[in-house]
Amino acid sequence: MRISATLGTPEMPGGPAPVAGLGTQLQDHAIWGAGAEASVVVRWIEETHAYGDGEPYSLRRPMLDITLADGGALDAEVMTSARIPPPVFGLGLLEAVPDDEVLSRADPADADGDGISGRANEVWDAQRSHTVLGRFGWKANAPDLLQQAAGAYAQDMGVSTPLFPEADGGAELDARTLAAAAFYTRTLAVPARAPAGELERRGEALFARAGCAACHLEELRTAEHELEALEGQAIHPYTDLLLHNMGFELADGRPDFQASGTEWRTAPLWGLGLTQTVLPYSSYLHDGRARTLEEAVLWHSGEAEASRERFRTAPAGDRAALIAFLRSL
Ligand SMILES: [Ca+2]
Ligand SMILES: [Ca+2]
Repeated sequence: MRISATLGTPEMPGGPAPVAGLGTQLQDHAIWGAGAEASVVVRWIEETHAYGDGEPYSLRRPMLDITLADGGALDAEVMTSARIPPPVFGLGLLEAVPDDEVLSRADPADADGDGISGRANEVWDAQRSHTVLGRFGWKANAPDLLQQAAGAYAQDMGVSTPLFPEADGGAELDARTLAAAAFYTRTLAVPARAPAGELERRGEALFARAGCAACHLEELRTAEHELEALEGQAIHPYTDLLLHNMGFELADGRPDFQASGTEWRTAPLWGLGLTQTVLPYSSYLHDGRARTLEEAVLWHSGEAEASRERFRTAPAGDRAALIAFLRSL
């Protein structure tokens, strides 16, 4: 697992200010000829809890020990938030869901009183130079796949593009190559769902009964799109693409455009069962703290606290069914 600390947010209007000399992302690796900005050592703090039936479980959270290249420490007021990379399939379908469909489910003041709010992030669109709906990234801080790809080139790989150029306006990568990279993530298909048996179907019913589907929406629809293959489909990503307060335990305390320090975008669940098949050492949640799907569920709090408690206090057989359902996605 590779963790990079994110400092502030992209250097864009409405996003937090970058850190002088370090920017918006802390690079603990560097391209040829450059030096890493810092070394980051992850320590895990582990706590034991118990299910309703007394069975113990353990949750761990990362503590980052950051030493800057000059041997110094970060200023105390710098906000940091660790990240693991999210899966990259099915993204074109999520991009093809119209803004109206996403916004129709927002309920920022919880007007219907069901305990679930759901807020849209409004982020800076570097291509159009105005604010738009954010939908990609752990806090929905990227508006589209072209900008997410350009951001990854800039921050993760140190490669400049026409969207995020060098200080003198030049770019190492041309617009056509950047567009091709974005096209790849746009068209990478969602893995086929595993056949669901009785256990998985029971888990699906429990998922609905526990209220998980209030945010992890089973179905969204795509609209018109320049790529015909993405148009007019009912898709099953299990996300509403909105921000939700997930409580203080999971909070990173670092706002990102409209997303507060306790808010996270509902993570899509499709393909979840294959995560550790593709990468056996991979883990879940924004900083990779959850080693298993059970742990990922048990970290839910805030708006999801009642749902998490239904899982935590359920009989072991029901918990296993719900996890089997998640693995089948
Ligand atoms: Ca940096
Ligand atoms: Ca509501």
